[in-house]
Amino acid sequence: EGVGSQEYTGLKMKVLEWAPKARESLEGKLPADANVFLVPATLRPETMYGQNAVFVSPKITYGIFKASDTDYYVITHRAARNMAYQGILFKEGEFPSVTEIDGSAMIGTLVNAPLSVHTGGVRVLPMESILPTKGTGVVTSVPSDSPADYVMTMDLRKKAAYYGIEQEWAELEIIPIIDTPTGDLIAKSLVESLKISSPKDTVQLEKAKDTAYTEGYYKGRMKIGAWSGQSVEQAKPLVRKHLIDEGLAFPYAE
Ligand code: A2H
Repeated sequence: EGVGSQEYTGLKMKVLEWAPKARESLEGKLPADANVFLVPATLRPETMYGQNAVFVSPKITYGIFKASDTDYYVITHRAARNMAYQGILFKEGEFPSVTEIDGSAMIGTLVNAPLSVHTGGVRVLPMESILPTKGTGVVTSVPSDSPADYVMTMDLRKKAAYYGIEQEWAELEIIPIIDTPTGDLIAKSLVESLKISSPKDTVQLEKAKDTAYTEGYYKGRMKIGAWSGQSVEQAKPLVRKHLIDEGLAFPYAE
């Protein structure tokens, strides 16, 4: 990160059903009434309608941190430290983890995705390219508008066995959220026109990401949700405020 700071939205994705490995590893480690949330950091709260999965890195060991009497967050230790100083965790400036959990153990866990059309929840899926040094180390998947999420979703669909996932976990429909001059599935369009075929094609993905972000923000118009018809520029802060007011998200900066 250069100068300035990023205003992220920390999204609270409540765990509905742990994958068996996660359940075993967490046995007896959390209070019985704990509400546990995976918390992705996003710059695009207005796209949350299209969430079809949530990504964790199979190479990262996450911490679980107490945030309130009942709420616990699954994030990197690095993010917990930042959050503690921003008054987001239970005690300001303190960030002891209650327990740890490997990203790989969480694959297949079912979580709620606030605002998503997929109201039955979405699955935790692996993404190797997640950086441990940015955000919370958790990335919610919006394949309509994020090229990285689109390519990852396609790769998971193609190679479910290789990734050790159930095919159907990656099959949740990709919904158009934003109209742009390039179309309403801008990530798919860019991935195809730039011929990006793998999540490892980082140079081309970086290009696609910049184009998708700029075009979405300055020329995009919402086509779903309460702010449908409004520009992305107008809708973004309104969707963010709605999520925060409803207790489904919180501001997080780094
Ligand atoms: B964004 P910036 Cl629809 N490693 O959210 C890799 N990527 C990460 C990450 C990490 N540790 N933490 C967050 N991110 C992703 C939505 C989205 C995002 C859309 C389109 C573009 C986009 C849904 N995924 O990001 O480097 C998160 O994905 C491209 C800018 O801080 C987060 O917002 O600018 C964004 O990257 C933060 O990246």
